[in-house]
Amino acid sequence: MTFRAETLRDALDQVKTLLGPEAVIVETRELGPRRIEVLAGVDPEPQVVRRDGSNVQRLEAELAEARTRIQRLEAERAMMEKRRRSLERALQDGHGGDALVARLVAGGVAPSIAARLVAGASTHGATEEENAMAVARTLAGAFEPAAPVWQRKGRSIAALVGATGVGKTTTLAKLAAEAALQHGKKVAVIAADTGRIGAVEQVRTFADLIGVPCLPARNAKELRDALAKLSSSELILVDTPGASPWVDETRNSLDRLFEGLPVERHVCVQAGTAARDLSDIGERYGRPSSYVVTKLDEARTVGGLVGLVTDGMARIAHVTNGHRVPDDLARPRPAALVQAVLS
Ligand SMILES: Nc1nc2c(ncn2[C@@H]2O[C@H](COP(=O)(O)OP(=O)(O)O)[C@@H](O)[C@H]2O)c(=O)[nH]1
Ligand SMILES: [Mg+2]
Repeated sequence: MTFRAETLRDALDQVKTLLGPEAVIVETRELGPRRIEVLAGVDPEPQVVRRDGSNVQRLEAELAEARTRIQRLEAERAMMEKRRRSLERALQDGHGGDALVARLVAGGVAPSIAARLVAGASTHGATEEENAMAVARTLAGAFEPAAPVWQRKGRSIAALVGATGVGKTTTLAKLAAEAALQHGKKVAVIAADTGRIGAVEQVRTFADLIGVPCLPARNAKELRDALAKLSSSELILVDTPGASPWVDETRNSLDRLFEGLPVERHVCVQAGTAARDLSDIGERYGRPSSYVVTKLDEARTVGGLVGLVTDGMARIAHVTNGHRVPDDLARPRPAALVQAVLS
């Protein structure tokens, strides 16, 4: 409130009369000779807030922040309560999708994929076992194998790609042996992992044992030359250097190596790899023709594979379950994989 008078004393008298002893003077100004203005009021807030404008702003900001925090905590609490109640319900009547999602997650399936699978397969009013059967059927469909690497009309070039140590070279030897010895294919091998010491020798040793030709190729030109020399072969298996899926250079270097050539990429992944480490793994090595799942014998959970086969990019053509060449190579068995996921 503003009070005007000729002297400060008169102005303050007005303030006291009107506002009483609790009156607080906010500001006094001299407007001119014998013209005093007093800004005064009764402040319900504590002193500290009134005195300093920046304090007021800071406190207001802190208050607003605290309110937001409380709102967030309340929302979280409500969500947890909702989740607790639905889990409780699921446990009580055994019908809930949540219990089934939890089973899939325990089997190594990514939570988001598990939730999607259950939502897609379950029917309202069905028992958990009925819903589990529906999920199992969906999964079995997704695990239906891709055609074997050697089963192509005419000539084909198949490169095994993937991270270091996943079992590319060992798998290549197994595939070469089975294609040549059991299916009578004319097989040849190209060793394109030339950077690592001993890598070419490893491939050559396998090729000699199986009795198929083997050529090295350090780059795109040498790969072309090698393919020209192997023109009578039906299946040419290409061993590539291992490379991390998480750097762009991996895909770029494979693209450069295979540029303009009809090379199929078979992405090797270890069976026990966590779901999040398999997310868009196919894309990381270029469009895959199939997946080869290695080291099934060492996997504790195989649920990570569900993400691979449900993204629709490719299917699993082969699995390996040991280091013995050529014995430990098999075709994926959907029922067994589903059982491992849904145990
Ligand atoms: N337990 C097990 N070991 C395997 C399997 N496949 C390959 N290995 C082993 O994994 C290691 C790496 O294999 P290698 O073929 O050299 O991997 P690369 O780096 O991808 O070429 C070797 O010790 C292989 O014997 C498999 O299915 N099971
Ligand atoms: Mg290798």
